[in-house]
Amino acid sequence: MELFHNQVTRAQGCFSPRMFHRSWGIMMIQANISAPCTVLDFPTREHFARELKANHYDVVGISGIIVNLGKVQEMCRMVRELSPESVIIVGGHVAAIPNVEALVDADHIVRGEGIAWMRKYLGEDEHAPIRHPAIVSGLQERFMGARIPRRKGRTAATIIPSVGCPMGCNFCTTSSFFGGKGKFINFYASGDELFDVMCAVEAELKVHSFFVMDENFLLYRPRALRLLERMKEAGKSWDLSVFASVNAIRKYSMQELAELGVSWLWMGLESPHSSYGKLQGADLTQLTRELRENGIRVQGSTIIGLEHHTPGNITGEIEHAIGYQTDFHQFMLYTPVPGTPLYQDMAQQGRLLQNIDLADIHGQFKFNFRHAAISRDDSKRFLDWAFRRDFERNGPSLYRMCRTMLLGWRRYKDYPDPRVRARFARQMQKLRGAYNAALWAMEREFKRVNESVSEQIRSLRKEIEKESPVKARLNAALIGPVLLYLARREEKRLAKGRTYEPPTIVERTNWAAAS
Ligand code: B12
Ligand code: SF4
Repeated sequence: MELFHNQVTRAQGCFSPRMFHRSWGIMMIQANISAPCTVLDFPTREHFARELKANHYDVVGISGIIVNLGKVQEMCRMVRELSPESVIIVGGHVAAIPNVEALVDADHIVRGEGIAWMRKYLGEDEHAPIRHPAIVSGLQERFMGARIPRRKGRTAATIIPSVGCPMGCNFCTTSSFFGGKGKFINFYASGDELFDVMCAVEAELKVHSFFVMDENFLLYRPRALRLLERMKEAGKSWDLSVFASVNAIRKYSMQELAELGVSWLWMGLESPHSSYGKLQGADLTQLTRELRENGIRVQGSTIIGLEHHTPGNITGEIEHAIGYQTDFHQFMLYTPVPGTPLYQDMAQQGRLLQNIDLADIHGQFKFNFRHAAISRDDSKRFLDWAFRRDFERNGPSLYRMCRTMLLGWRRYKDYPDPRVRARFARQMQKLRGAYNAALWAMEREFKRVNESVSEQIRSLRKEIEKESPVKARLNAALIGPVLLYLARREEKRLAKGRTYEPPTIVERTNWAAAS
Protein backbone atom coordinates (compact mmCIF):
# COMPACT_ATOMS: atom_id res chain seq x y z
CA MET A 1 0.00 0.00 0.00
CA GLU A 2 3.01 2.25 -0.49
CA LEU A 3 4.08 3.95 -3.68
CA PHE A 4 7.66 5.03 -3.10
CA HIS A 5 9.00 2.12 -1.12
CA ASN A 6 7.28 -0.41 -3.35
CA GLN A 7 8.17 0.77 -6.80
CA VAL A 8 10.33 3.92 -6.75
CA THR A 9 12.78 4.20 -3.87
CA ARG A 10 12.70 0.51 -2.96
CA ALA A 11 16.53 0.20 -2.98
CA GLN A 12 17.06 3.29 -0.83
CA GLY A 13 16.73 1.62 2.56
CA CYS A 14 16.10 4.03 5.42
CA PHE A 15 16.21 7.00 3.01
CA SER A 16 13.11 5.79 1.21
CA PRO A 17 10.13 8.02 2.06
CA ARG A 18 7.39 5.86 3.57
CA MET A 19 3.65 6.40 3.59
CA PHE A 20 0.42 4.55 2.81
CA HIS A 21 -2.25 5.60 0.36
CA ARG A 22 -5.98 5.12 0.77
CA SER A 23 -8.16 3.31 -1.77
CA TRP A 24 -9.50 6.28 -3.64
CA GLY A 25 -11.85 4.41 -5.99
CA ILE A 26 -14.12 3.21 -3.17
CA MET A 27 -13.86 6.55 -1.39
CA MET A 28 -15.16 8.21 -4.57
CA ILE A 29 -18.03 5.74 -4.85
CA GLN A 30 -19.01 6.21 -1.20
CA ALA A 31 -19.06 10.01 -1.57
CA ASN A 32 -21.41 9.77 -4.54
CA ILE A 33 -24.22 7.51 -3.36
CA SER A 34 -26.97 8.38 -0.95
CA ALA A 35 -27.42 4.88 0.49
CA PRO A 36 -26.03 4.21 3.95
CA CYS A 37 -22.52 2.95 3.33
CA THR A 38 -19.43 1.76 5.16
CA VAL A 39 -15.96 1.80 3.64
CA LEU A 40 -13.52 -0.62 5.21
CA ASP A 41 -10.06 0.24 3.96
CA PHE A 42 -7.27 -2.31 4.49
CA PRO A 43 -9.46 -4.67 6.56
CA THR A 44 -7.91 -7.66 8.24
CA ARG A 45 -9.88 -10.91 7.82
CA GLU A 46 -11.05 -10.58 11.42
CA HIS A 47 -12.25 -7.02 10.96
CA PHE A 48 -14.09 -7.88 7.74
CA ALA A 49 -15.80 -10.82 9.42
CA ARG A 50 -16.79 -8.71 12.43
CA GLU A 51 -18.28 -6.03 10.19
CA LEU A 52 -20.29 -8.56 8.17
CA LYS A 53 -21.73 -10.04 11.36
CA ALA A 54 -22.38 -6.73 13.13
CA ASN A 55 -24.53 -5.16 10.39
CA HIS A 56 -26.79 -6.44 7.70
CA TYR A 57 -25.51 -5.34 4.31
CA ASP A 58 -27.73 -5.55 1.22
CA VAL A 59 -24.66 -5.08 -0.94
CA VAL A 60 -21.00 -5.83 -0.32
CA GLY A 61 -18.75 -4.16 -2.87
CA ILE A 62 -15.19 -5.39 -3.15
CA SER A 63 -12.43 -3.48 -4.88
CA GLY A 64 -9.20 -4.99 -6.08
CA ILE A 65 -6.56 -4.95 -8.76
CA ILE A 66 -5.31 -8.03 -10.57
CA VAL A 67 -2.68 -8.93 -7.98
CA ASN A 68 -5.42 -9.02 -5.35
CA LEU A 69 -7.42 -11.83 -6.99
CA GLY A 70 -6.75 -14.30 -4.15
CA LYS A 71 -7.96 -11.83 -1.54
CA VAL A 72 -11.06 -11.00 -3.55
CA GLN A 73 -11.88 -14.73 -3.84
CA GLU A 74 -11.50 -15.19 -0.10
CA MET A 75 -13.60 -12.13 0.70
CA CYS A 76 -16.39 -13.39 -1.57
CA ARG A 77 -16.23 -16.75 0.19
CA MET A 78 -16.51 -15.03 3.56
CA VAL A 79 -19.50 -12.95 2.48
CA ARG A 80 -21.35 -16.05 1.25
CA GLU A 81 -20.68 -17.72 4.59
CA LEU A 82 -21.26 -14.84 7.00
CA SER A 83 -23.81 -12.71 5.16
CA PRO A 84 -25.48 -15.03 2.63
CA GLU A 85 -28.23 -12.57 1.73
CA SER A 86 -25.83 -9.85 0.58
CA VAL A 87 -25.33 -9.16 -3.12
CA ILE A 88 -21.64 -9.19 -3.97
CA ILE A 89 -20.30 -6.66 -6.46
CA VAL A 90 -16.66 -6.78 -7.52
CA GLY A 91 -15.03 -3.80 -9.25
CA GLY A 92 -11.66 -2.24 -9.95
CA HIS A 93 -8.89 -3.57 -12.21
CA VAL A 94 -9.35 -7.13 -10.95
CA ALA A 95 -12.41 -7.15 -13.22
CA ALA A 96 -10.10 -7.00 -16.27
CA ILE A 97 -9.01 -10.62 -15.81
CA PRO A 98 -10.44 -12.61 -18.73
CA ASN A 99 -13.13 -14.96 -17.53
CA VAL A 100 -13.05 -13.52 -14.01
CA GLU A 101 -16.68 -14.57 -13.58
CA ALA A 102 -15.47 -18.16 -13.34
CA LEU A 103 -12.83 -17.33 -10.76
CA VAL A 104 -14.78 -15.15 -8.36
CA ASP A 105 -18.08 -15.96 -6.66
CA ALA A 106 -19.72 -12.54 -7.19
CA ASP A 107 -23.18 -11.50 -8.38
CA HIS A 108 -21.91 -8.63 -10.50
CA ILE A 109 -18.51 -7.84 -11.97
CA VAL A 110 -18.08 -4.19 -12.87
CA ARG A 111 -15.60 -3.21 -15.56
CA GLY A 112 -14.58 0.44 -15.84
CA GLU A 113 -15.99 3.45 -14.02
CA GLY A 114 -17.86 2.49 -10.84
CA ILE A 115 -19.61 5.65 -9.62
CA ALA A 116 -22.11 5.77 -12.45
CA TRP A 117 -22.55 1.98 -12.29
CA MET A 118 -23.29 1.99 -8.58
CA ARG A 119 -25.63 4.97 -8.80
CA LYS A 120 -27.58 3.28 -11.56
CA TYR A 121 -27.71 0.01 -9.64
CA LEU A 122 -29.10 1.85 -6.61
CA GLY A 123 -31.66 3.73 -8.71
CA GLU A 124 -29.92 7.08 -8.35
CA ASP A 125 -29.08 9.64 -11.04
CA GLU A 126 -25.96 8.28 -12.73
CA HIS A 127 -25.29 11.60 -14.46
CA ALA A 128 -25.42 13.77 -11.33
CA PRO A 129 -22.30 15.92 -10.77
CA ILE A 130 -19.44 14.09 -9.07
CA ARG A 131 -18.91 15.01 -5.45
CA HIS A 132 -15.23 14.92 -4.58
CA PRO A 133 -14.36 13.68 -1.08
CA ALA A 134 -11.58 15.40 0.87
CA ILE A 135 -8.75 12.88 0.52
CA VAL A 136 -5.43 13.15 2.33
CA SER A 137 -2.93 11.71 -0.15
CA GLY A 138 -0.74 9.79 2.30
CA LEU A 139 -0.90 8.52 5.84
CA GLN A 140 1.49 7.36 8.56
CA GLU A 141 4.45 9.05 6.90
CA ARG A 142 7.96 8.06 7.94
CA PHE A 143 11.13 9.86 7.04
CA MET A 144 14.58 8.39 7.78
CA GLY A 145 13.19 6.24 10.54
CA ALA A 146 11.18 9.08 12.13
CA ARG A 147 7.39 9.01 12.17
CA ILE A 148 6.19 12.40 10.95
CA PRO A 149 3.57 13.77 13.35
CA ARG A 150 0.12 14.23 11.80
CA ARG A 151 -0.82 17.84 11.31
CA LYS A 152 -3.77 19.20 9.38
CA GLY A 153 -2.63 20.57 6.04
CA ARG A 154 0.84 19.01 6.09
CA THR A 155 0.13 16.28 3.56
CA ALA A 156 -1.17 17.02 0.07
CA ALA A 157 -4.79 16.34 -0.84
CA THR A 158 -5.58 13.98 -3.70
CA ILE A 159 -7.76 15.33 -6.49
CA ILE A 160 -9.07 12.98 -9.16
CA PRO A 161 -10.17 14.93 -12.25
CA SER A 162 -10.55 11.92 -14.54
CA VAL A 163 -9.94 8.22 -15.02
CA GLY A 164 -8.34 6.60 -18.06
CA CYS A 165 -6.04 8.07 -20.70
CA PRO A 166 -6.76 8.62 -24.40
CA MET A 167 -3.14 7.96 -25.47
CA GLY A 168 -3.82 4.21 -25.41
CA CYS A 169 -0.29 2.80 -25.09
CA ASN A 170 -0.73 -0.91 -25.72
CA PHE A 171 0.67 -2.02 -22.33
CA CYS A 172 -1.33 0.46 -20.26
CA THR A 173 -3.98 -1.07 -18.03
CA THR A 174 -5.47 2.21 -16.88
CA SER A 175 -6.07 3.33 -20.41
CA SER A 176 -7.63 0.06 -21.56
CA PHE A 177 -9.75 -0.34 -18.43
CA PHE A 178 -11.54 2.95 -19.07
CA GLY A 179 -12.12 2.52 -22.81
CA GLY A 180 -8.69 2.45 -24.49
CA LYS A 181 -7.29 4.71 -27.17
CA GLY A 182 -9.14 7.98 -27.61
CA LYS A 183 -11.33 7.40 -24.52
CA PHE A 184 -11.32 8.48 -20.89
CA ILE A 185 -13.87 9.63 -18.34
CA ASN A 186 -13.76 13.18 -17.12
CA PHE A 187 -15.17 13.88 -13.66
CA TYR A 188 -14.34 17.58 -14.02
CA ALA A 189 -14.03 18.67 -17.62
CA SER A 190 -13.40 22.36 -17.08
CA GLY A 191 -10.84 24.39 -15.18
CA ASP A 192 -13.70 26.13 -13.36
CA GLU A 193 -15.13 22.89 -11.99
CA LEU A 194 -11.69 21.73 -10.94
CA PHE A 195 -10.95 25.03 -9.25
CA ASP A 196 -14.17 24.85 -7.23
CA VAL A 197 -13.40 21.30 -6.12
CA MET A 198 -9.89 22.28 -5.10
CA CYS A 199 -11.15 25.27 -3.12
CA ALA A 200 -13.60 23.06 -1.23
CA VAL A 201 -10.90 20.53 -0.40
CA GLU A 202 -8.46 23.30 0.53
CA ALA A 203 -11.01 24.70 2.99
CA GLU A 204 -11.73 21.30 4.54
CA LEU A 205 -8.18 19.97 4.82
CA LYS A 206 -6.31 23.30 5.09
CA VAL A 207 -3.88 22.26 2.36
CA HIS A 208 -1.80 24.18 -0.20
CA SER A 209 -0.66 21.04 -2.03
CA PHE A 210 -2.57 18.75 -4.32
CA PHE A 211 -1.68 15.38 -5.77
CA VAL A 212 -3.60 15.43 -9.04
CA MET A 213 -4.47 11.85 -9.91
CA ASP A 214 -5.03 12.20 -13.63
CA GLU A 215 -2.97 10.04 -15.97
CA ASN A 216 -2.01 12.96 -18.19
CA PHE A 217 -3.09 16.16 -16.48
CA LEU A 218 -1.18 18.56 -18.74
CA LEU A 219 -2.62 17.02 -21.90
CA TYR A 220 -5.82 19.07 -21.49
CA ARG A 221 -4.27 22.48 -21.94
CA PRO A 222 -7.47 24.59 -21.95
CA ARG A 223 -8.52 23.05 -18.61
CA ALA A 224 -5.09 23.62 -17.07
CA LEU A 225 -4.89 27.20 -18.33
CA ARG A 226 -8.38 28.03 -17.10
CA LEU A 227 -7.41 26.61 -13.71
CA LEU A 228 -4.36 28.88 -13.79
CA GLU A 229 -6.53 31.91 -14.58
CA ARG A 230 -8.80 31.14 -11.64
CA MET A 231 -5.81 30.55 -9.36
CA LYS A 232 -4.38 33.92 -10.35
CA GLU A 233 -7.68 35.76 -9.84
CA ALA A 234 -8.08 34.23 -6.39
CA GLY A 235 -4.39 34.56 -5.42
CA LYS A 236 -4.00 30.80 -4.86
CA SER A 237 -0.43 29.71 -4.20
CA TRP A 238 -0.89 25.99 -4.69
CA ASP A 239 1.60 23.20 -5.32
CA LEU A 240 0.49 20.58 -7.82
CA SER A 241 1.98 17.12 -8.26
CA VAL A 242 0.94 15.83 -11.65
CA PHE A 243 1.48 13.06 -14.18
CA ALA A 244 2.17 14.11 -17.75
CA SER A 245 3.63 12.73 -20.94
CA VAL A 246 6.53 14.51 -22.60
CA ASN A 247 4.50 15.75 -25.55
CA ALA A 248 2.00 17.31 -23.12
CA ILE A 249 4.71 19.00 -21.03
CA ARG A 250 6.15 20.46 -24.22
CA LYS A 251 2.96 22.48 -24.72
CA TYR A 252 3.80 24.70 -21.74
CA SER A 253 6.52 27.24 -21.05
CA MET A 254 8.45 26.86 -17.80
CA GLN A 255 6.78 30.05 -16.55
CA GLU A 256 3.35 28.58 -17.16
CA LEU A 257 4.29 25.47 -15.22
CA ALA A 258 5.71 27.55 -12.38
CA GLU A 259 2.63 29.75 -12.21
CA LEU A 260 0.34 26.72 -12.32
CA GLY A 261 2.22 25.50 -9.27
CA VAL A 262 3.61 22.32 -10.85
CA SER A 263 6.21 21.24 -8.31
CA TRP A 264 6.39 17.49 -8.95
CA LEU A 265 6.02 15.82 -12.30
CA TRP A 266 5.80 12.11 -13.05
CA MET A 267 6.78 11.36 -16.63
CA GLY A 268 7.64 8.37 -18.78
CA LEU A 269 11.30 8.22 -19.80
CA GLU A 270 11.36 5.27 -22.11
CA SER A 271 14.35 4.29 -24.14
CA PRO A 272 15.16 6.54 -27.10
CA HIS A 273 14.96 3.36 -29.21
CA SER A 274 11.46 2.34 -28.11
CA SER A 275 8.44 2.73 -30.34
CA TYR A 276 6.27 4.66 -27.86
CA GLY A 277 5.54 7.76 -29.87
CA LYS A 278 4.98 10.19 -27.00
CA LEU A 279 8.74 10.67 -26.61
CA GLN A 280 9.72 11.09 -30.20
CA GLY A 281 11.65 14.20 -31.07
CA ALA A 282 11.95 15.35 -27.50
CA ASP A 283 15.33 16.07 -26.09
CA LEU A 284 14.77 14.48 -22.74
CA THR A 285 18.10 15.35 -21.21
CA GLN A 286 17.50 19.01 -21.81
CA LEU A 287 13.85 18.83 -20.73
CA THR A 288 14.49 17.01 -17.44
CA ARG A 289 17.33 19.39 -16.61
CA GLU A 290 15.22 22.43 -17.41
CA LEU A 291 12.38 21.17 -15.23
CA ARG A 292 14.69 20.62 -12.29
CA GLU A 293 16.30 24.03 -12.78
CA ASN A 294 12.82 25.46 -12.47
CA GLY A 295 12.26 23.78 -9.15
CA ILE A 296 10.10 20.96 -10.54
CA ARG A 297 10.90 17.63 -8.94
CA VAL A 298 10.91 15.03 -11.67
CA GLN A 299 9.89 11.44 -11.19
CA GLY A 300 10.99 9.47 -14.23
CA SER A 301 9.49 6.16 -15.14
CA THR A 302 11.46 3.72 -17.28
CA ILE A 303 10.41 0.38 -18.68
CA ILE A 304 12.84 -2.51 -18.41
CA GLY A 305 12.62 -5.33 -20.93
CA LEU A 306 11.20 -3.63 -24.01
CA GLU A 307 11.24 -5.72 -27.16
CA HIS A 308 14.57 -4.31 -28.41
CA HIS A 309 16.38 -4.87 -25.10
CA THR A 310 19.09 -7.53 -24.92
CA PRO A 311 21.56 -8.49 -22.20
CA GLY A 312 24.10 -6.59 -24.30
CA ASN A 313 22.28 -3.24 -24.49
CA ILE A 314 20.07 -3.13 -21.42
CA THR A 315 22.62 -1.92 -18.88
CA GLY A 316 23.58 0.89 -21.26
CA GLU A 317 19.92 1.88 -21.54
CA ILE A 318 19.50 1.83 -17.77
CA GLU A 319 22.63 3.95 -17.36
CA HIS A 320 21.19 6.34 -19.94
CA ALA A 321 17.92 6.63 -17.99
CA ILE A 322 19.76 7.15 -14.71
CA GLY A 323 21.80 9.85 -16.46
CA TYR A 324 18.70 12.07 -16.54
CA GLN A 325 19.35 12.51 -12.80
CA THR A 326 15.69 12.73 -11.95
CA ASP A 327 14.73 13.26 -8.33
CA PHE A 328 12.89 9.96 -8.25
CA HIS A 329 13.08 7.10 -10.71
CA GLN A 330 10.61 4.29 -11.11
CA PHE A 331 11.59 1.20 -13.08
CA MET A 332 8.92 -1.26 -14.20
CA LEU A 333 9.17 -4.45 -16.20
CA TYR A 334 7.51 -4.46 -19.59
CA THR A 335 4.45 -6.52 -18.68
CA PRO A 336 1.52 -7.80 -20.67
CA VAL A 337 -1.23 -7.38 -18.09
CA PRO A 338 -4.57 -9.14 -18.66
CA GLY A 339 -7.05 -6.80 -20.28
CA THR A 340 -4.52 -4.84 -22.34
CA PRO A 341 -3.92 -4.96 -26.12
CA LEU A 342 -0.34 -6.06 -25.38
CA TYR A 343 -1.65 -9.08 -23.45
CA GLN A 344 -3.85 -10.08 -26.38
CA ASP A 345 -0.93 -9.74 -28.82
CA MET A 346 1.37 -11.81 -26.63
CA ALA A 347 -1.34 -14.45 -26.19
CA GLN A 348 -1.83 -14.66 -29.96
CA GLN A 349 1.89 -15.01 -30.47
CA GLY A 350 1.95 -17.80 -27.85
CA ARG A 351 4.50 -15.90 -25.78
CA LEU A 352 2.70 -15.77 -22.41
CA LEU A 353 4.40 -17.97 -19.81
CA GLN A 354 2.09 -20.58 -18.33
CA ASN A 355 1.39 -21.14 -14.62
CA ILE A 356 2.39 -17.66 -13.50
CA ASP A 357 0.44 -16.61 -10.41
CA LEU A 358 -1.66 -13.51 -11.14
CA ALA A 359 -0.40 -12.08 -7.85
CA ASP A 360 3.04 -11.90 -9.46
CA ILE A 361 2.02 -10.02 -12.59
CA HIS A 362 2.71 -6.41 -11.73
CA GLY A 363 6.05 -5.36 -13.15
CA GLN A 364 8.12 -5.39 -9.97
CA PHE A 365 9.10 -9.06 -9.97
CA LYS A 366 9.77 -11.12 -13.10
CA PHE A 367 8.60 -11.30 -16.71
CA ASN A 368 5.34 -13.15 -17.37
CA PHE A 369 6.15 -13.58 -21.08
CA ARG A 370 8.85 -15.01 -23.29
CA HIS A 371 11.18 -12.18 -24.23
CA ALA A 372 13.29 -12.62 -27.36
CA ALA A 373 16.58 -12.09 -25.56
CA ILE A 374 16.12 -11.84 -21.79
CA SER A 375 15.15 -14.72 -19.49
CA ARG A 376 12.53 -14.47 -16.74
CA ASP A 377 15.13 -14.69 -13.98
CA ASP A 378 17.39 -12.15 -15.66
CA SER A 379 14.48 -9.70 -15.93
CA LYS A 380 14.46 -9.51 -12.13
CA ARG A 381 18.23 -9.14 -11.98
CA PHE A 382 18.17 -6.20 -14.41
CA LEU A 383 15.23 -4.59 -12.62
CA ASP A 384 16.85 -4.84 -9.19
CA TRP A 385 20.14 -3.60 -10.62
CA ALA A 386 18.44 -0.51 -12.12
CA PHE A 387 17.11 0.58 -8.72
CA ARG A 388 20.44 -0.06 -7.01
CA ARG A 389 22.44 1.66 -9.73
CA ASP A 390 20.23 4.75 -9.63
CA PHE A 391 20.74 4.97 -5.87
CA GLU A 392 24.51 4.47 -6.16
CA ARG A 393 25.03 7.02 -8.89
CA ASN A 394 22.53 9.68 -7.92
CA GLY A 395 22.21 9.26 -4.15
CA PRO A 396 19.03 9.27 -2.08
CA SER A 397 15.95 10.83 -3.66
CA LEU A 398 15.52 12.94 -0.54
CA TYR A 399 18.83 14.64 -1.32
CA ARG A 400 17.96 14.98 -5.02
CA MET A 401 14.64 16.68 -4.33
CA CYS A 402 16.29 19.11 -1.89
CA ARG A 403 18.68 20.05 -4.70
CA THR A 404 15.79 20.77 -7.05
CA MET A 405 13.89 22.71 -4.42
CA LEU A 406 16.91 24.95 -3.85
CA LEU A 407 17.26 25.57 -7.59
CA GLY A 408 13.60 26.56 -7.71
CA TRP A 409 13.95 28.91 -4.75
CA ARG A 410 16.93 30.63 -6.31
CA ARG A 411 15.17 31.08 -9.62
CA TYR A 412 11.78 32.20 -8.32
CA LYS A 413 12.34 33.91 -4.98
CA ASP A 414 12.06 37.34 -6.65
CA TYR A 415 9.46 36.37 -9.26
CA PRO A 416 6.87 39.11 -9.92
CA ASP A 417 3.85 36.91 -9.09
CA PRO A 418 3.54 36.79 -5.27
CA ARG A 419 1.77 33.40 -5.44
CA VAL A 420 4.84 31.84 -6.99
CA ARG A 421 7.16 33.56 -4.50
CA ALA A 422 5.04 32.30 -1.62
CA ARG A 423 5.20 28.75 -2.95
CA PHE A 424 8.97 28.70 -3.14
CA ALA A 425 9.21 30.43 0.25
CA ARG A 426 7.27 27.50 1.72
CA GLN A 427 9.73 25.12 0.13
CA MET A 428 12.68 27.09 1.48
CA GLN A 429 11.15 26.86 4.92
CA LYS A 430 11.21 23.07 4.61
CA LEU A 431 14.75 23.12 3.27
CA ARG A 432 16.11 25.13 6.15
CA GLY A 433 14.21 22.93 8.61
CA ALA A 434 13.99 19.15 8.69
CA TYR A 435 15.44 18.70 5.20
CA ASN A 436 18.73 20.39 6.06
CA ALA A 437 18.95 18.23 9.17
CA ALA A 438 18.31 15.19 6.96
CA LEU A 439 21.11 16.27 4.63
CA TRP A 440 23.45 16.54 7.60
CA ALA A 441 22.61 12.97 8.59
CA MET A 442 22.74 11.61 5.02
CA GLU A 443 26.14 13.14 4.48
CA ARG A 444 27.52 11.23 7.45
CA GLU A 445 25.77 7.99 6.62
CA PHE A 446 27.06 8.09 3.05
CA LYS A 447 30.65 8.78 4.05
CA ARG A 448 30.91 5.12 4.98
CA VAL A 449 29.77 3.87 1.56
CA ASN A 450 30.25 6.52 -1.10
CA GLU A 451 32.56 9.44 -0.42
CA SER A 452 31.63 11.30 -3.60
CA VAL A 453 27.84 11.25 -2.93
CA SER A 454 28.56 12.34 0.64
CA GLU A 455 30.58 15.26 -0.72
CA GLN A 456 27.73 16.30 -3.05
CA ILE A 457 25.24 16.19 -0.17
CA ARG A 458 27.58 18.27 1.93
CA SER A 459 27.99 20.94 -0.73
CA LEU A 460 24.19 21.16 -1.14
CA ARG A 461 23.85 21.60 2.63
CA LYS A 462 26.42 24.39 2.53
CA GLU A 463 24.46 26.11 -0.25
CA ILE A 464 21.25 25.93 1.79
CA GLU A 465 23.12 27.35 4.76
CA LYS A 466 24.25 30.28 2.60
CA GLU A 467 20.59 31.08 1.99
CA SER A 468 19.68 30.66 5.64
CA PRO A 469 22.83 30.95 7.75
CA VAL A 470 21.22 30.79 11.18
CA LYS A 471 18.14 28.58 11.02
CA ALA A 472 19.47 25.99 8.58
CA ARG A 473 22.69 25.53 10.57
CA LEU A 474 20.86 25.35 13.84
CA ASN A 475 18.46 22.71 12.54
CA ALA A 476 21.31 20.64 11.13
CA ALA A 477 23.17 20.80 14.43
CA LEU A 478 20.17 20.05 16.63
CA ILE A 479 17.97 17.70 14.62
CA GLY A 480 20.66 16.16 12.37
CA PRO A 481 22.17 13.87 15.05
CA VAL A 482 18.71 12.66 16.09
CA LEU A 483 17.87 11.78 12.49
CA LEU A 484 21.20 10.03 12.07
CA TYR A 485 20.46 7.89 15.12
CA LEU A 486 16.93 7.11 13.91
CA ALA A 487 18.11 6.34 10.37
CA ARG A 488 20.73 3.88 11.60
CA ARG A 489 18.20 2.23 13.88
CA GLU A 490 15.75 1.99 10.98
CA GLU A 491 18.39 0.44 8.73
CA LYS A 492 18.95 -2.30 11.30
CA ARG A 493 15.22 -2.88 11.65
CA LEU A 494 14.77 -3.15 7.89
CA ALA A 495 17.71 -5.55 7.66
CA LYS A 496 15.95 -7.75 10.20
CA GLY A 497 12.85 -7.82 7.97
CA ARG A 498 10.64 -5.18 9.59
CA THR A 499 7.67 -4.26 7.37
CA TYR A 500 4.90 -1.74 7.83
CA GLU A 501 1.19 -2.33 7.34
CA PRO A 502 -1.56 0.27 6.99
CA PRO A 503 -4.20 0.49 9.72
CA THR A 504 -7.79 -0.60 9.05
CA ILE A 505 -9.88 2.48 8.42
CA VAL A 506 -13.67 2.49 8.85
CA GLU A 507 -15.82 5.29 7.43
CA ARG A 508 -19.61 5.37 7.53
CA THR A 509 -21.82 7.73 5.55
CA ASN A 510 -25.58 8.35 5.64
CA TRP A 511 -25.43 6.03 8.60
CA ALA A 512 -27.90 7.74 10.90
CA ALA A 513 -30.51 7.44 8.17
CA ALA A 514 -30.19 3.65 8.31
CA SER A 515 -31.07 3.21 11.96
C1 B12 B 1 -3.04 5.01 -6.22
C2 B12 B 1 -2.52 3.75 -6.87
C3 B12 B 1 -1.86 2.84 -6.07
C4 B12 B 1 -1.69 2.98 -4.58
C5 B12 B 1 -2.76 2.05 -3.97
C6 B12 B 1 -3.49 2.61 -2.83
C7 B12 B 1 -4.61 1.66 -2.43
N1 B12 B 1 -4.95 1.76 -1.21
O1 B12 B 1 -5.12 0.88 -3.21
C8 B12 B 1 -0.28 2.38 -4.42
C9 B12 B 1 0.73 3.42 -4.80
C10 B12 B 1 0.05 1.85 -3.06
C11 B12 B 1 -0.35 1.33 -5.50
C12 B12 B 1 0.29 0.14 -5.44
C13 B12 B 1 0.23 -0.82 -6.43
N2 B12 B 1 -0.34 -0.68 -7.62
CO1 B12 B 1 -1.36 0.89 -8.11
N3 B12 B 1 -2.24 2.38 -8.77
C14 B12 B 1 -2.67 3.49 -8.25
C15 B12 B 1 -3.20 4.43 -9.32
C16 B12 B 1 -2.07 5.37 -9.70
C17 B12 B 1 -4.43 5.21 -8.99
C18 B12 B 1 -5.63 4.40 -8.50
C19 B12 B 1 -6.79 5.32 -8.30
O2 B12 B 1 -7.09 5.68 -7.17
N4 B12 B 1 -7.41 5.78 -9.38
C20 B12 B 1 -8.56 6.66 -9.30
C21 B12 B 1 -9.82 5.85 -8.93
C22 B12 B 1 -11.04 6.76 -8.94
O3 B12 B 1 -9.96 4.87 -9.93
P1 B12 B 1 -10.04 3.29 -9.61
O4 B12 B 1 -9.28 2.96 -8.41
O5 B12 B 1 -9.73 2.57 -10.84
O6 B12 B 1 -11.58 3.10 -9.25
C23 B12 B 1 -12.60 3.25 -10.21
C24 B12 B 1 -12.97 1.95 -10.93
O7 B12 B 1 -11.91 1.03 -11.03
C25 B12 B 1 -14.12 1.42 -10.19
N5 B12 B 1 -13.96 0.63 -8.99
C26 B12 B 1 -12.91 0.47 -8.17
N6 B12 B 1 -13.22 -0.29 -7.12
C27 B12 B 1 -14.49 -0.65 -7.26
C28 B12 B 1 -15.32 -1.45 -6.46
C29 B12 B 1 -16.63 -1.64 -6.85
C30 B12 B 1 -17.51 -2.46 -5.98
C31 B12 B 1 -17.12 -1.06 -8.04
C32 B12 B 1 -18.53 -1.26 -8.46
C33 B12 B 1 -16.30 -0.28 -8.86
C34 B12 B 1 -14.99 -0.08 -8.44
O8 B12 B 1 -14.79 2.61 -9.82
C35 B12 B 1 -13.84 3.61 -9.45
C36 B12 B 1 -14.40 4.95 -9.85
O9 B12 B 1 -14.55 5.02 -11.24
C37 B12 B 1 -3.51 3.39 -10.46
C38 B12 B 1 -3.45 3.98 -11.86
C39 B12 B 1 -4.70 4.75 -12.15
N7 B12 B 1 -4.53 5.91 -12.71
O10 B12 B 1 -5.81 4.33 -11.88
C40 B12 B 1 -2.48 2.31 -10.21
C41 B12 B 1 -2.83 0.84 -10.50
C42 B12 B 1 -4.19 0.55 -9.95
N8 B12 B 1 -1.84 0.10 -9.70
C43 B12 B 1 -1.40 -0.95 -10.30
C44 B12 B 1 -0.42 -1.82 -9.76
C45 B12 B 1 0.10 -2.93 -10.66
C46 B12 B 1 0.04 -1.68 -8.45
C47 B12 B 1 1.09 -2.54 -7.73
C48 B12 B 1 0.95 -4.03 -7.93
C49 B12 B 1 2.43 -2.03 -8.19
C50 B12 B 1 3.60 -2.89 -7.80
N9 B12 B 1 4.12 -3.64 -8.72
O11 B12 B 1 4.01 -2.85 -6.69
C51 B12 B 1 0.86 -2.16 -6.26
C52 B12 B 1 -0.10 -3.14 -5.58
C53 B12 B 1 -0.88 -2.63 -4.43
C54 B12 B 1 -1.84 -3.63 -3.89
N10 B12 B 1 -1.36 -4.61 -3.17
O12 B12 B 1 -3.02 -3.58 -4.14
C55 B12 B 1 -2.02 -1.15 -11.66
C56 B12 B 1 -3.09 -2.24 -11.65
C57 B12 B 1 -2.98 -3.10 -12.87
C58 B12 B 1 -4.07 -4.09 -12.93
N11 B12 B 1 -4.59 -4.24 -14.14
O13 B12 B 1 -4.44 -4.72 -11.99
C59 B12 B 1 -2.57 0.30 -11.95
C60 B12 B 1 -3.81 0.36 -12.83
C61 B12 B 1 -1.42 1.08 -12.60
C62 B12 B 1 -1.08 0.62 -13.98
N12 B12 B 1 -1.50 1.32 -15.01
O14 B12 B 1 -0.44 -0.37 -14.16
N13 B12 B 1 -1.17 1.74 -6.48
S1 SF4 C 1 0.49 7.99 -21.81
FE1 SF4 C 1 0.79 6.92 -19.83
S2 SF4 C 1 -1.29 6.79 -18.95
FE2 SF4 C 1 -1.54 7.33 -21.09
S3 SF4 C 1 -1.88 5.38 -22.15
FE3 SF4 C 1 0.33 5.79 -22.26
S4 SF4 C 1 1.21 4.79 -20.45
FE4 SF4 C 1 -1.02 4.92 -20.13
